[in-house]
Amino acid sequence: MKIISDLSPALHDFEPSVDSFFDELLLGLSGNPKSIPAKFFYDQTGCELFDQICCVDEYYPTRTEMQILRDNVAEICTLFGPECRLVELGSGSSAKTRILLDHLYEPAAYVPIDIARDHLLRSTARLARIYPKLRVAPVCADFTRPLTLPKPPYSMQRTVAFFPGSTIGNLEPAQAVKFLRRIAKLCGAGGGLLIGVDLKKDRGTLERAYNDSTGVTAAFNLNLLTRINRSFEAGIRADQFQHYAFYNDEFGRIEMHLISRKSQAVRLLGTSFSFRAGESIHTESSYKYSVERFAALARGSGWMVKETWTDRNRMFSVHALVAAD
Ligand code: AVI
Repeated sequence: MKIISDLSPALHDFEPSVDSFFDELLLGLSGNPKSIPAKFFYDQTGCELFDQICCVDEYYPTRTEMQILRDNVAEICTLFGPECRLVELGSGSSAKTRILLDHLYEPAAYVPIDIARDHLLRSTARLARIYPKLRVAPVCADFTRPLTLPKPPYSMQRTVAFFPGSTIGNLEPAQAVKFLRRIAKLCGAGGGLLIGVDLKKDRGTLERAYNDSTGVTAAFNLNLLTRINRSFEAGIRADQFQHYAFYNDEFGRIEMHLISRKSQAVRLLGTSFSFRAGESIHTESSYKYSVERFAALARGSGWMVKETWTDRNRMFSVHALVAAD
């Protein structure tokens, strides 16, 4: 990688407020069925648990996507060309990004965007040590909401968004269309998007991935309640809820739920929510696509599919998209 300049990371902070967490929480728990947006999984413990999920045997997406990226990185980097500004949506620990950063031609900058501020700062600092001459401009923001990128004080050819991990699957399909349209606008004319998408497969493989034998996915799901307790001094007993994940064939998605083990009431800043025994809080959907279905979704959202790569067993896919106009 060519050395471009020596700038230390500066954080652009659009961190979501505790108020917006509370408002969304109230809305979700007042619904029927009850739900909590999946983005609230990611406090510091949630981020650490998610990093552990990515390493468990049953959770195939991470290692499969990384292998696809490694196998095709030369082609990917040629396609997006030199001097691109790489914007990662939900950067987490930026592990996959390193595959790209090791091969991109003279990247203009790396802009990691994540909702989890501390995790973002830690992984950005680590990355800045590994690539001391790379411009790193972290942005703390909820990328599911409208956002603007900091004006670049450097020259660049194009903005390429990187959205790995099949996080697109955590959005409802209608939301996914809106989101992809917004990213097309964010990247602008000539922009690109490299996106990882999990594929439909047999129910057993899918359900094992979200019910791993080490119990880390269950801990990740239940940590949501611990986070709510910490943020709002609520007294929810996490041991009175149970992790439940299954493949919903009708909707083509994994669903994660927290099931109340008994009839109970939970108080949240003066509002009481009652649960029947066996009642669920829907905490996450993870949609699985076919390559064709995802290509149609991308085409309907302002993108053209330039290239699609999958692994030999067609477990996972990575798509290079370019702005349609
Ligand atoms: C971040 N996202 C793509 C993960 C998924 O597979 O839907 C989150 C996750 N939930 C449980 N395990 C992993």
